[in-house]
Amino acid sequence: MKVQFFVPPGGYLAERWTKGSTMPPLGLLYIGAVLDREGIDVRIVPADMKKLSWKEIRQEVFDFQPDFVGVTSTTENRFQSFKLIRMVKKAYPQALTILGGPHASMAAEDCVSHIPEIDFVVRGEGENTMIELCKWLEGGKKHGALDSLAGITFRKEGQIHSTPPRAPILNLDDLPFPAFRLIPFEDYSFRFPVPGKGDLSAVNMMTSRGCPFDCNFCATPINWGRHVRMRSPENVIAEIEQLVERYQSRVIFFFDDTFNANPKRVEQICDLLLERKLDVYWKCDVRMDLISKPLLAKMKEAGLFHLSFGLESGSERIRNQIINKKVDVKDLHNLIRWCQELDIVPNVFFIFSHPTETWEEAQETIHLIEQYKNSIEASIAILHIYPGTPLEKTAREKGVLPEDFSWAKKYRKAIITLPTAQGDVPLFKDKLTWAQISELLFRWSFSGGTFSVYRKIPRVISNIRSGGDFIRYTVMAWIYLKLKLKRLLSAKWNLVIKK
Ligand code: B12
Ligand code: SF4
Repeated sequence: MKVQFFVPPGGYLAERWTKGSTMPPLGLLYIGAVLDREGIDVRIVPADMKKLSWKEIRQEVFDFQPDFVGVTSTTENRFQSFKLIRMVKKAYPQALTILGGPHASMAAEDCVSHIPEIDFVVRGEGENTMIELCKWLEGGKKHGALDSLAGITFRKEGQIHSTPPRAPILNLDDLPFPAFRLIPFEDYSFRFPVPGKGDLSAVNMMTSRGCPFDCNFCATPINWGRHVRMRSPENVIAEIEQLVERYQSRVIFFFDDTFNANPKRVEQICDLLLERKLDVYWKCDVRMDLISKPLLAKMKEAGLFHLSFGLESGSERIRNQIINKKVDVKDLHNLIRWCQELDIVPNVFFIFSHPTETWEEAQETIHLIEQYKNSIEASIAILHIYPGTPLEKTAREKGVLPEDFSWAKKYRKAIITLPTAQGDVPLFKDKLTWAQISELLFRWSFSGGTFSVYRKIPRVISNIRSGGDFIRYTVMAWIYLKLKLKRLLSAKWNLVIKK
């Protein structure tokens, strides 16, 4: 039995992220680890990191001659994943093709019904489903056996058939550590600057799955569930020790959706990090209402140097009634102050263009960003629509996504995307005009954001596909020039007054 997994070109990181460092694909590494434990011959091909051409990818398949070819997908990179599956099916039809990952999980039927080259979509966690698929194939593809194989969507007698959801893996400590040995770890360029320490070699880790909250735009509560499953502190530390020893990792990115869902567990992880004297620095994403100053101080002592958290909007109504974020802006003020006192870099997420958001409400967000421009890293996005989320439902109801919208087709005219800056995912536009959205983005970039306008010009031009795109980019250019001119004039005016 041979299973070959691919991260597609451009990859998990999609086009606009490729200037950044490359990161190992944790999901495939977990599945690789369990299949390997079962004695299955498994290969992982990170076509993104290796910058493989389509021809080279085809050759990888011919060389390995797999029984299954599995491809990971996010909504951003879905077209690359589809292309890879189509290509494999054509070049090597003996292999059964499987699509997995967040996009496939949330848009399973859409994928299978529009892309006949996909034999199976695996929904949700892939570890146990892949073992069972391998057993099904080894057992001679027994008729009817697929119906009781939880967590898959496939074509059966011309109809799309989805089996019941797979039960989540309750004890994550039962999973082996991600099989970093299956990828050329040393070829990844994953490094991160730690203040005062320089650029250190980094690695990604997940210590829990799920999030108890349910923000309207987010895929996690549906994809991973609202019951958070957590690895024990001992299991987390054992993986860190292995990463330090085998791969000389110095920075750990904890990619848990809410690392502090259980503050007690965070405290225990910190205690163990200190007790074992592990010389690592780390960053994580937290909910700001679940953190206290003493806990933050302990996290800092144990190596925390960078902390991300979402406020999403400065407006109380948008945050708590529309997004369902359920956080108070006073928690933001406190947490930023504590980060400053403890010398931790605060990275705050903000989003513009929520359903019903008015210009005045958006001003509340941009004012906060401007207020804290010297003390935080602000990560900004225009609201993206992801499949399976409550926001997708709203978007369809409001006609932001056309009635016949499919995630598998490129809808250039009917929907708004901004691939150069925001990826190839439909944006949610409601009350704010395009000119207002552009102004908000540029005001953020003038406040120290990293939206490099000039570097993006060639890619903007190559991304224009429709009259709508052309108009939007023209509006953006006009707003940019207007704001730039205003700034130049006000600087000059100040100089004249001073003189
Ligand atoms: C780390 C991470 C990143 C890293 C990626 C680095 C990397 N190479 O891992 C960075 C910071 C670059 C990043 C960027 C972005 N991300 Co991100 N990210 C994550 C995060 C927090 C963890 C991913 C991870 O490692 N998961 C752990 C592994 C174990 O899970 P997994 O990858 O899903 O794999 C499991 C299953 O999906 C399945 N599976 C996966 N692939 C396959 C393939 C096969 C064949 C099979 C059978 C099964 C299978 O089995 C795996 C094991 O159970 C997730 C949230 C989350 N909870 O997963 C968001 C998440 C993936 N990101 C998301 C988003 C939206 C983004 C951004 C668009 C954010 C932004 N606004 O810019 C960008 C764009 C990136 C892109 N091209 O898609 C969304 C994706 C939603 C969607 N429908 O695609 C998620 C789900 C967050 C969310 N809550 O909405 N991200
Ligand atoms: S945005 Fe964060 S807090 Fe909200 S549901 Fe997603 S992971 Fe949970």
